[in-house]
Amino acid sequence: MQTARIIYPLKGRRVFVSGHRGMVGSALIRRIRAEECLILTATREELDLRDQKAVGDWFLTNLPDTVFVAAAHVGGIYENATHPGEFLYDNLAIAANIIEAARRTAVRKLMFLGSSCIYPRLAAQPIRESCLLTGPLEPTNEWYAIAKIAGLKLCQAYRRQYGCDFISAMPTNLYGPDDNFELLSSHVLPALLAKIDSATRSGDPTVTIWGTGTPRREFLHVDDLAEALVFLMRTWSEEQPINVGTGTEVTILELAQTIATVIGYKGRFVFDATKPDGAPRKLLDTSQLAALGWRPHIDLATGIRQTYDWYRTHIL
Ligand code: GFB
Repeated sequence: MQTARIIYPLKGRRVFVSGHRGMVGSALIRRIRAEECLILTATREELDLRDQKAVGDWFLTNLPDTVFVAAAHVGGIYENATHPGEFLYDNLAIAANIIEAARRTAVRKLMFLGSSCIYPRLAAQPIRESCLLTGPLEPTNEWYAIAKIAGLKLCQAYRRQYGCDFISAMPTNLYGPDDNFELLSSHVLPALLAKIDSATRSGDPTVTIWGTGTPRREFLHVDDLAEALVFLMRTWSEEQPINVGTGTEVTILELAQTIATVIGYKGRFVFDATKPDGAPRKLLDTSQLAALGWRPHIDLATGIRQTYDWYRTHIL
């Protein structure tokens, strides 16, 4: 397997990881510590990324040359569908403020992170990067998706107009340490992990799965994502976004069964039809990333076991 040439080494750089307390940002920090670079961070209390002036001032003071836009207002299907204003405004503001401040302060390279939900709801599977904006979005997350599409378009526009080396990566559904395990606002994997753990400890014979359990999702461990992002920061410099995923998918019921096996839960699953299914499938075509020489290493069962260990030591 040929590996892409390193065109942007990280050694000696001043790297701003925005959103460093979130799941993706934390994983990036763990990964980038292995590089000989200076890591810059700002907590939410120190810097409100929705405040244009504050972000501009922070960039002028700290002068990063490399930026990961890992900060975002994120949540699962229910949180997305019930907070459309926050998901649209916060994510538009975060993207616009960071990308514009990076342009003004001549940041050498910036990576913007999107999501597989930017693609049309009924996109042909696996989803190629080229199908962006070819059909209607999934209604439960169109607000978040529109903000992410705007962010990636801003990177493209600044590349064309100003020559900025700003790139965009589109990860599939993510999971791992530092995820949100709150039942109403979280994504499916941490929610089912918390519910199945709770039912196992209390002896509850049933666990509720939202929707029908038939939608298919692709799950990537966040440590694999961080590895891919560092790889792309070094090797990728194109206008079009690049997908990051595993190339495999499971139904939500299969996911619940895998989690039950890891935890040792013997009960059964029931379905809550009042909750939405969302997109029927979201499997990314990762052939571009594979052609560059990158592939994930953490299989789903191993990743769930590691995340469950983290959950027991950090959340319970
Ligand atoms: O992970 P999730 O919340 O978001 O839900 P999406 C995935 C699927 O799991 C849906 C089902 O079909 C849910 O109905 N599900 C079953 C559950 N039980 C549960 C549960 O207890 N909690 C949750 N949360 N889901 C998100 C977008 O879509 O994907 C975001 O809302 C983001 O914008 C993210 O892009 C990657 O995969 O449907």
